[in-house]
Amino acid sequence: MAQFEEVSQKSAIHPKPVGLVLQYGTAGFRTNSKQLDHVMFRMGLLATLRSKKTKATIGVMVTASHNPEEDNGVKLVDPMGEMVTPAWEVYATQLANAEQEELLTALKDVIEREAISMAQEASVFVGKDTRPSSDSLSQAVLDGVHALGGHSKDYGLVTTPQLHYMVCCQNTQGRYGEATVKGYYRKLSQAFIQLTKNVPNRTDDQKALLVDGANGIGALKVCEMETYLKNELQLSLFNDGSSGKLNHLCGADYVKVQQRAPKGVEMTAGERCCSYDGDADRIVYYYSGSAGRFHLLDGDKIATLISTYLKELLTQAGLDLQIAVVQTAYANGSSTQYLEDTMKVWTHTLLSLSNTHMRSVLTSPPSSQVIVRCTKTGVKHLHHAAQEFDIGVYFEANGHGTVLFSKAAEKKIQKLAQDSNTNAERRRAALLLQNTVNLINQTVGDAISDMLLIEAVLAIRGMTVQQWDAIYTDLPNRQLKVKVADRRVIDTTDAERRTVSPAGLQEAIDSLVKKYRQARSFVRPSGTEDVVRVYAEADTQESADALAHEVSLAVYRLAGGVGEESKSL
Ligand code: G16
Repeated sequence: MAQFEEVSQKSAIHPKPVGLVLQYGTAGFRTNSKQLDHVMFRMGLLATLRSKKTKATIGVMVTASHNPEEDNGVKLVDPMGEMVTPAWEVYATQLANAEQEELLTALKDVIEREAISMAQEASVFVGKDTRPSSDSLSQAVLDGVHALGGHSKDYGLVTTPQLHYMVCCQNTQGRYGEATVKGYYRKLSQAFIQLTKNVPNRTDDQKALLVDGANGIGALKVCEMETYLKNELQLSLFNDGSSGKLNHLCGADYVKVQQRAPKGVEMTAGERCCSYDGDADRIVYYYSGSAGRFHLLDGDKIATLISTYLKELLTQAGLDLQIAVVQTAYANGSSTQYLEDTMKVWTHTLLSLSNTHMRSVLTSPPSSQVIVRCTKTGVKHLHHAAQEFDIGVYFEANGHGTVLFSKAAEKKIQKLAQDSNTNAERRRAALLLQNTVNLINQTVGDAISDMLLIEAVLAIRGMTVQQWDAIYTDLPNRQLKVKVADRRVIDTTDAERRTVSPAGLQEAIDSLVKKYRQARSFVRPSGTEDVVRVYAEADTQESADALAHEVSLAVYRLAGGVGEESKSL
């Protein structure tokens, strides 16, 4: 077949280093960019096959997100904008690791197993972040697509969530939005303006937000979007990429792990600040307290703010829709406790305080508790779990997350928002819900969309960042990294909260945890960096630090540590 000859010829331009084996990680392949040319070409091939199989457009994003600038990686996007299905991660691994002369056999194997018709047209959308290596690597993806006769659309520099959005728009024939960057800006900014337009007396101070763009693509894109927001949000952008290095001493991952402000952000006490990561799919907020103390509002605080807001609107609208919050093992113990215990009390209080008219519309009272689920790290896992509910709010503590609304929930909200016979208060709540749905990028975590949502929620609820922070108090915590010879020796269970190998490690962690109050700790191999991650929390920062350190030493000793014993970045 001519297509296979073309693949053979083109793959010779993107040869695989003999013997190199790469694992499909938490969010695709990720390593030093010098090792990735053949992987990119092959992911172009795979995306084309996936497109033929699904008869839909598939996305390929060239990015290594929070990793250092010299790394790169690839994220594959399925038809509805979600991460590629796990079954195809296996094919991705087979193709990426097939030696040069085995590539065609590996390719034909996928075609056969998936019964793919090679006559079917294919379409692949490609995007890239701002890394110097992204230009040539995205060209390698395009070469792969064209070698199999696929059609491509190269979006060039876009954020990861923008590419996910384009794929979803394309495959829903525009129902989700227009598959252009301008269309994305228009949809989100209109929803934001609708949500905030009736908030009385928003001052310039309340509209002001400091943004750390991590010297990455998010900085470029939020600049482009600013005019669409018509001064309803006044952004001061730092780390815009004009001088600093991507993710270096800045960005969401640095701020979250180091628990300190990024370099270059000039913040005064009480000012709201946020940081994106390298491909703008994560966001964390923070501010400096009056005594100069750094306060972090991470993914857990974001999930709490959003779920509280949604629950309140559902109650006001008299809509009986179940809300769940999906977290991972990294979720701060205080956030889980707040969601499980306090949210229930809060809802009851709200109901009892509601006026007589409100009570009369609540023919069937809303479910009283927010369900909390825990999954393995990786948005693909959280996304999947969140899909099981009417409304699934999912956030990793690192700030990666979004909200999913089931089609039925969206319909109920829309129907109520358009029902002119319903009373004004219910309708107002339904309209706010409807605009909230429009503001959210439901395909994947999106720093820009999340930022606009948080800003809208704070405005609507009249909350300062300090009031948001005071919803609950985080347990002090610490994250460390340990380098081991082969991180695959660590195997975990129970949503990564316990290890099953190497022998003795879990017992060692258990006995260390017992030494501290309100303590918890777990370890897991990273799927984006060549390290083992250690997490610990306890009643004081000293205890959390000591526990993290001791657990790191246990990992080092029992899991084949190499080099430095542990470090925090
Ligand atoms: C990716 C994933 C996230 C995950 C993070 C860290 O984020 O999309 O779900 O939390 O990696 O994963 P790990 O601990 O396995 O290294 P990003 O923003 O880097 O693409």
